[in-house]
Amino acid sequence: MEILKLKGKSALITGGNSGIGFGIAKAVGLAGASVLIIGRNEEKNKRAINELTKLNIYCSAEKFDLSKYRKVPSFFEKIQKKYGIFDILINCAGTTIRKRADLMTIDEWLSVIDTNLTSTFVITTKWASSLIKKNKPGVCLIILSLMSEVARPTTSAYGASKSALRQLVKSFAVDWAKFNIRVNGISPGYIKTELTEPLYTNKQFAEWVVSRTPLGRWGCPDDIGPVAVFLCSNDAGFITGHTIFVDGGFLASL
Ligand code: GCO
Repeated sequence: MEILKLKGKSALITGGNSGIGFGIAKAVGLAGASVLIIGRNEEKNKRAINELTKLNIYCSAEKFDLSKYRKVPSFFEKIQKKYGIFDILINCAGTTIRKRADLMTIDEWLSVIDTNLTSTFVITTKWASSLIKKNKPGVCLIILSLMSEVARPTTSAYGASKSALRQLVKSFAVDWAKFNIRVNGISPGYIKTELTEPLYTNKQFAEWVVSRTPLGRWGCPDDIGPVAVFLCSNDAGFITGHTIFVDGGFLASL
């Protein structure tokens, strides 16, 4: 087994400036890959690049708002021209609006679906099409959620997007296996990030997560990074179309 499992590889990470995306950027970078982060907040991009640079990770960031899926193709072409073809694509950008289903407006529904599902479809197909044209292999990860499998109140649009993405992992994997492009999913359990801040700062909810999770704690972004490195590396060379739940046993228990 190699120590620097991703040495010489280039990785594009959407939503890589914070939360799980940043944890993955760090892990993938420490495993030897160069990292390009895509994030819509310039300040957060800068902060992430500072942190990664301190760890001697070769990295840069580009500002882009992934809710604008129609603008993804031209943006992607621009960055590919600038940075070259990416060996690894990690789709981490995601959002949620927590509301009971009947209280969601159509625009709220669409904003979650556009960012989480449609943008991921557009950027991943653009990326794969470049690899296929150049006859290059590649690895893609899509970050899912417990909500790709189960639901809790107020998660309709988010859950619909994540379960659709889980199916997309399989569709992409079988479409592109013959081109040596692997596609897998990671479904995190409850992880402390900006997205879950309203949840873990709620004492009752935070305690419910701990009691409901067999390993008895909230997860952190560093729980996810090493799994991403494994799935992107040649150690996982025969794994495609699969989703790993990194959830402390949540889904296994009633
Ligand atoms: C919620 C959301 C997410 C979860 C996560 C669990 O419970 O409101 O679904 O914020 O934290 O996706 O895997």
